[in-house]
Amino acid sequence: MPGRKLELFSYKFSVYARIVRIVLEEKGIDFETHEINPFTSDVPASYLDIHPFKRVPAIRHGAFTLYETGPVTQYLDETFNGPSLQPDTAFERARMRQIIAIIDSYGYWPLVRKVFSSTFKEEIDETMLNKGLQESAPVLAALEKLVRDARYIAAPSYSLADAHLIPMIEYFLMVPEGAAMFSRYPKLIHWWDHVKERPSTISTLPQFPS
Ligand SMILES: N[C@@H](CCC(=O)N[C@@H](CS)C(=O)NCC(=O)O)C(=O)O
Repeated sequence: MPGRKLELFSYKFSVYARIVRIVLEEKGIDFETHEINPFTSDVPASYLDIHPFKRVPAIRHGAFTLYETGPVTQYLDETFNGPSLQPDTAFERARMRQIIAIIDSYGYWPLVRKVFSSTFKEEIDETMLNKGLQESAPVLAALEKLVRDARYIAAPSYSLADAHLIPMIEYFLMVPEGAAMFSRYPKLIHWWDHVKERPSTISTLPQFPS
């Protein structure tokens, strides 16, 4: 496997694919991208062999394929050189995994698929937006309680939890009501003010058509 170029199956607007792209950049890993839009009905059958749930991202590394973003970023961190993105202590690693699990289990749908997606049509879907905001509040409150009094969310240095959270928060903040809600969480603001300037955050931001 070493020496084989990593392949990423990605969709340009996907928050989950962006998590992997952030980690690839943080680690300095060379990779090749295959663009797959998982929201269409004509996803190639060859991709469904790699990801039977028709989502992005997935990776191929030699003969090894893997989907589910948490395991993918962990694999990349443990397989490739570059700075370690998993903290040294069991306590901090557990916190990192907990934050990732919270985002996956309770955060993605309200923050992204309801609040952010409510703005997709010409007229904002107010019902979807309000439901999303209502469901986002306990997620942000939980993260506010867990975030360290430091620049990074789970440990003294940047970790996989920061990479996992950034794309979802960035989409949430693009909606004015989301930004207004976020402004009520001072520790999260402190965290965001640091990580938003990071080169891997800036270079992976999707380019939306104007
Ligand atoms: N549990 C998956 C979630 C991936 C996911 O939901 N990706 C979105 C794009 S951000 C997707 O492919 N959505 C397609 C759909 O919902 O049909 C992971 O951790 O990778």
